[in-house]
Amino acid sequence: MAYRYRSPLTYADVTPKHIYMNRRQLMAGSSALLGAGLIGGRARAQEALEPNSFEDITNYNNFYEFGTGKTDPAANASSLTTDPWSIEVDGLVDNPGTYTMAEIMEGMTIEERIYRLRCVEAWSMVVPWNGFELADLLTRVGVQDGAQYVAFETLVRPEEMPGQRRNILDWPYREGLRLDEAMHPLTLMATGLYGEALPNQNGAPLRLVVPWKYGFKSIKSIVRISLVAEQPEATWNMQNPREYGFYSNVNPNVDHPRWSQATERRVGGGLFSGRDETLMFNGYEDEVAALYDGMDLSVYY
Ligand SMILES: Nc1nc2c(c(=O)[nH]1)N[C@H]1C(S)=C(S)[C@@H](COP(=O)(O)O)O[C@H]1N2
Ligand SMILES: [Mo]
Repeated sequence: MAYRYRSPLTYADVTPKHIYMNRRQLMAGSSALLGAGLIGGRARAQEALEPNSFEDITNYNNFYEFGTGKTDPAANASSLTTDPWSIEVDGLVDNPGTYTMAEIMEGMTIEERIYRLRCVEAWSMVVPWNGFELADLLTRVGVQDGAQYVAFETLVRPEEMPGQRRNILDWPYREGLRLDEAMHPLTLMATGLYGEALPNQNGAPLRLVVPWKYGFKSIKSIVRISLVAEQPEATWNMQNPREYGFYSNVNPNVDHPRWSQATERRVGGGLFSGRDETLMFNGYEDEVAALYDGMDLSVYY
């Protein structure tokens, strides 16, 4: 899959050297694994991605707990206390409980994943995330028979989250994935970006990243993860089910009722950069299309 966007910066220009070197080693390692299916596909998809600047990634955000404007999260999120932090894991799991961040992180392999982020508002970015696979966490807590979905909730703390002092959304922000989507190796729990701890406006200390879905599925500042049997509530789907479905897979062929989803504007691309064609499943079609075999994606949008 070719990416039409070309930045004048190379990856090395915008990435701390040690990460760049790690990535080159990683790429060298993974090209040996070409043909191993998914790993090869991911390496190829990542090769063409040039990350947005740290500046862009941390100053153009959606995080309604801190306001509805794109610059509100950067302006207001420093008030959030992210240490100590704990995450409740409950529902159909062998090891339910309240885990500290340190306990969640223990033994997890933190890697860098450069993913496209495509917002439902038709802008996009490329972000070098650091994090671990959600599958590793789910395996550790022990998913029980009968669990079909994973539900997530964001912190509710209006004293530190000014957006929560108003009824902009029905707090807490909630999201959900089908269990097979959650177990997919592309699904990441992000703990950092550009090799640094996750800035508050990007969802510190722990947020979900699901690169083939619209950005709103990637819930920030998570405090609860529940394994459940039924499809859970998801904030934007509850708010406006006609405009936002539960699946929310990036799909250039299924328009949002109020605008086309066929093209996107790359954040930081400059005034004359034009628009890029949006790719099916945000460019991750080879890796994830099989999850939706036989489903009508204009019904399950
Ligand atoms: N808790 C919470 N998570 C959230 C949001 C939000 O308002 N609250 N916004 C979502 C939307 S619409 C997008 S596009 C992405 C943006 O992630 P970023 O700021 O890291 O680019 O976060 C998602 N996660
Ligand atoms: Mo979004």
